[in-house]
Amino acid sequence: MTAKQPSTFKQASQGASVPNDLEPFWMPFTANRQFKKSPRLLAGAKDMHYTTVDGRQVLDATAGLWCVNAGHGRAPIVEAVQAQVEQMDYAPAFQMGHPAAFELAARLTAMMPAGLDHVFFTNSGSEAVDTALKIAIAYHRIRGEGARTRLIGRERGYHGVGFGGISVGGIAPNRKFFGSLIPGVDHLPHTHSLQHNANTRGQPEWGAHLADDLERIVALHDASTIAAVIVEPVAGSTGVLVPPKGYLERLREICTRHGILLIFDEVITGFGRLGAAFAADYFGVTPDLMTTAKGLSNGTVPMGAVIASKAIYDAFMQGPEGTIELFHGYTYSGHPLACAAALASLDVYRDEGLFERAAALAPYWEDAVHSLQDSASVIDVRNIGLVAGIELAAREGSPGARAFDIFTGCYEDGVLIRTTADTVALSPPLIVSKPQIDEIIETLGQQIKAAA
Ligand code: PXG
Repeated sequence: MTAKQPSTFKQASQGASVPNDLEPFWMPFTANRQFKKSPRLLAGAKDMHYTTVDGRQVLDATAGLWCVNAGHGRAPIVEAVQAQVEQMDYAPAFQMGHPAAFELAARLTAMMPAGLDHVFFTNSGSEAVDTALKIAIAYHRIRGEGARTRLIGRERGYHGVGFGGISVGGIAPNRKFFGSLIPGVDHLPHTHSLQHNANTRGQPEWGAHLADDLERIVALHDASTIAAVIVEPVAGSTGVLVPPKGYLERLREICTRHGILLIFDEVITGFGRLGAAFAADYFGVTPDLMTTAKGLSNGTVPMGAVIASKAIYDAFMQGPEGTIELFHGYTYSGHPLACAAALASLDVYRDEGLFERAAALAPYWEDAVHSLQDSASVIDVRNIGLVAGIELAAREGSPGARAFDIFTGCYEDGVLIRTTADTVALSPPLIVSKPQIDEIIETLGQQIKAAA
């Protein structure tokens, strides 16, 4: 058999390479056949803009995939990664260390709400979620409560794509193809209600009582069998669901009363998205474990992290000193390039006051996105911090089609948005300017009209 020829690359008009053969790459969460017939290829990125392979500028209204919070190609981050790769490309993660990982853990814990003070590094949000779930179950076992193995997630929750994450997650297509998932999982109801909360600015008044469903679940299974509850403080992927006032407080109170760990999945809400460092700060509710990724390294190098309370860490630190306390970790936990990117990202966030900037812009953002309320087919606009969800009526018999047309129309008109089912999700980098917000809303408004 002759070896397959490597695909050749043709030059696009502006000089970017374009592959001739799109077939071999099985793209994630993508309609592969549709995409390959009509590809959307990006070749460059700087600050608020992508450059397409044919040289068009596209305003990034999604911070990549909710991750590039400081904007693209920021010099301090680029230079830090370049310097690190030259100095040391890789260091073993087990029974060995390197200074930047310790420094980053210290920087992160200094930013955390009081009580969250130990960091376990992963390479993605999915790995952070599965790590947090494993830590929760192991924590109870170590303390002699080994029957606490059940995990409680929430309908419409997204916690990545590991088996733990899809098991506690609540999005049917992410679950139904993959067998019986992990056993012993139950779900809280989601908090979305068009009937009660349509077009709410910020947190809805209605819905705190939905947290009380946890009491029903506890009554059903008994607290002695439940390890942890995991929720996104603001559900992102499922279409931006903002927690009702008092809801997270109530979850916290019920978990504490029953000895159940509360995990906040802050993969999207972390690092300034809401105009505070973390959603835990924004809402004034501290979990026992927090998962992060995305903005942690500004999307530059893959990285995730679980931040654990002292009580959890200390529970593991027992027995002979030579014992490995947690049989878990990744080849690339605390990878030097990821640490360099994260340290530089935290510097940029701090030096440019980006979390405060997001908070200051939030009222302007809120007015801007709610100006779309009266557009044809818009059935709900919701927002918090620098996030918004614009929900559209689905076209008869083809869910998601209207939003997809709006997505491609915006892209052709120079604005990158994200859609999930028939909800448009917006989450621009925190460096976005007011004129850029206006541009996003104007382009989106025109495309919503065109897709009516
Ligand atoms: N938890 C949450 C809350 C997330 O939003 C993950 C975990 C998984 O992270 P990784 O790094 O394994 O992808 C996520 C990821 C979208 C979108 O458009 C959202 C995510 C990823 C891709 C697209 O809503 N969130």
